[in-house]
Amino acid sequence: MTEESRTPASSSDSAATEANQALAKEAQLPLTGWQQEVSQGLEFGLEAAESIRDRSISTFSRGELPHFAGINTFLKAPYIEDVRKVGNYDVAIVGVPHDSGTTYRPGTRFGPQGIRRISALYTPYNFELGVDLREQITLCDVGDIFTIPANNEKSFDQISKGIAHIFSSGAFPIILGGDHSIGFPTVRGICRHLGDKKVGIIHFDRHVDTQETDLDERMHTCPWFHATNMANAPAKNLVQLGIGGWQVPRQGVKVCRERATNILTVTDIMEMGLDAAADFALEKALDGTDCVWISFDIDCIDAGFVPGTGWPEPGGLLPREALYLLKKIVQNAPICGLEVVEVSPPYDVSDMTALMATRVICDTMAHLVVSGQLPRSEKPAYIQAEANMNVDQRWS
Ligand SMILES: [Mn+2]
Repeated sequence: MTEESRTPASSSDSAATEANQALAKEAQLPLTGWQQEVSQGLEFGLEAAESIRDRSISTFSRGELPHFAGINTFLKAPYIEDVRKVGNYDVAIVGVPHDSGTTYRPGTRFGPQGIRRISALYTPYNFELGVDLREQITLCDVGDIFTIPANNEKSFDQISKGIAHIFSSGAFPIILGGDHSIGFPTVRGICRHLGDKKVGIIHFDRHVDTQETDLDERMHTCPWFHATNMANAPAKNLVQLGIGGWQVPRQGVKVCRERATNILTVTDIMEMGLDAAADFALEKALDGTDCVWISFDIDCIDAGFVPGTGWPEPGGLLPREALYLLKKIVQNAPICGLEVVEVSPPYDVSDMTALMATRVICDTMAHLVVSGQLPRSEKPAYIQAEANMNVDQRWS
């Protein structure tokens, strides 16, 4: 953004406001997808009763409207029962209902359901960005990975296999967690199809998540120790944004120091400014890599905004700060996937934590559209068709 475009508009220069630009952008968007949805709704859901004057309404709710009706896929995207067809879509939403890696409050196994439920509140259109996802990309919901409660390792194997399937199909994977232990198997799934290419990880969190074990297992405090053991995901490209407070285990700090990961605290981000912090993240994550994975722990945001999470920690980022960082990062890097983790609906209040997760996901899709990364005209060159099942060492 130039200095000029950041200057507040005077009354004589109202055309320069973001709001005015948004009004102009909306006029450029097609309505084709909406019209198709309405005609399909009338065909599949029958024309409405005679007393209904708006003849775009059907008898059975079959599309976006009304928002409180319908079957809860993410953003009411079509549910893909046959996962072999996932590559026909630009973006695939997948739930990973796993919370056996949790060390304090459980409940993130209900995260995918919670996020899907409140996503019904959203339209596919964003005002400021001038994006209408329904008109610009194809989105599907593949449902959930079959995780195995009380067995992290078996669940990890299922998660890696599922994410590798989606990633190698060419559909952009978006994961609804689940606790943060899934960060290792999701990245492992990506790495299996990277050949000799590399991925940088940008990790939003209050916690470092870099210790080898916790309570004798690979818990949600451990994903980056194991992910950065893989040659495809070097520790020097791990960026950790928002770390700090009273829940950062010293074993994890030692690993960050030894592996020289790239940490910014909330104060670092405040003092250097959001643009400089995003530039730092991009520079480190992109140094020698081919793509970037975003791992967004909802608890990076101040606990007051996200009560429904496993280890809430006051003093985190404001929602608008996190969303601004996300915007700058996603629009300026080749993003290969996103996971949003640690949403725990049993501890949530008025769906506010799940709503924040929905916002992060929808914003990411919109930034991918704005930056021309979606829809994809072809599979990105970093995706290798053949799977390498030996990207990680056997661990016991
Ligand atoms: Mn965390």
